[in-house]
Amino acid sequence: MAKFVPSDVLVERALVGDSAAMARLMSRAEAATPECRPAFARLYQKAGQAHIVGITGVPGSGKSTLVSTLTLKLRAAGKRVGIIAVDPSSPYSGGSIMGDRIRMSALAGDEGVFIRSMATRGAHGGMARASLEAVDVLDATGFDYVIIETVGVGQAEVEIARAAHTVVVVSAPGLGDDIQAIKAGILEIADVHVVSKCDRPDANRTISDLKTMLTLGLSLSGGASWQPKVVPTSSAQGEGFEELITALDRHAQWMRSSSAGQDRLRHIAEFRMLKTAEDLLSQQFLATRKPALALISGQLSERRISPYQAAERLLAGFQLEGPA
Ligand SMILES: Nc1nc2c(ncn2[C@@H]2O[C@H](COP(=O)(O)OP(=O)(O)OP(=O)(O)O)[C@@H](O)[C@H]2O)c(=O)[nH]1
Ligand SMILES: [Mg+2]
Repeated sequence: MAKFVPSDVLVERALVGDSAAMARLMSRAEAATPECRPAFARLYQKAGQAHIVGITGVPGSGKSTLVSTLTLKLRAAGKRVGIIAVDPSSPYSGGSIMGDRIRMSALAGDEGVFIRSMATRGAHGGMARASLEAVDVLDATGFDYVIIETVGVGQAEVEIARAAHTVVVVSAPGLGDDIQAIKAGILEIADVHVVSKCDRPDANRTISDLKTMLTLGLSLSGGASWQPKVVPTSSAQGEGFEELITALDRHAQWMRSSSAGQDRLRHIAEFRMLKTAEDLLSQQFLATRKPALALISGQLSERRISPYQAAERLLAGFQLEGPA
């Protein structure tokens, strides 16, 4: 059996660019072993330099293809790019998307790119906590951009994208008559709107529908200091990516320089704190209260006690343990 390498040793290795150590740290984030907490504390302290970009949109909107193309463009500008794909059907394992046009293996062999797919339903839950710890690994080890791709359905997935500095919502032509992001309830979380697949003839209609929707929304929101922009792209033709990178950079600048941007950073911190607390609580709660859970729910189903009484009994005596 391989010797256990302590997490703080892995951090040392990761900080000098050892990608195997980075990957192992991410696995420990998923496993939620208390042993790695001080190591992640160190990474968190070192992080804070990267531009974290969340990319979300309905299934099939072209997110993964967009992330690949964007990464190639950022690499061409000399930037290092980390990708966290919170996506069970992630194509990042070395296959190709869009036939031969974009070979993911071109990214996979590049030292300036790190790609990780996160398990969406781990034994411990805690997907947001683990994903954001994986982001810290990349941020602390000097990646300029960290892209989090999540599918825009399901509250947990959408929340993770929102924990980024800049949220990109991808809409695409050809997926039905409406702007799908409206139905998914994610239109309003966008800092930047991408309309992908603009090589398609029906893209203009998607762009104008989206712009109309945004104009209606703006008149309601009453002068927020950041105005989301609509950026048409085509990964097939490699078009629109300079505009996208400019929009991302402008948003990062706005985050740094506006009080609304600073508030947003505090909200992200609060989200992380709450998600981590939730995760700790549910792990320890389930570990220590499982026998009581079965007993009390039996009493409840027989209507010998009420739901409130059951909850009080379940909670009685539960105490969160201190640090390991
Ligand atoms: N014409 C055209 N098709 C594209 C473009 N980008 C992506 N597609 C196609 O759209 C489909 C979906 O692309 P993906 O990148 O896998 O979309 P996704 O949003 O990641 O999909 P999920 O991971 O399933 O949510 C694929 O068949 C792509 O080939 C584009 O720029 N132009
Ligand atoms: Mg995808």
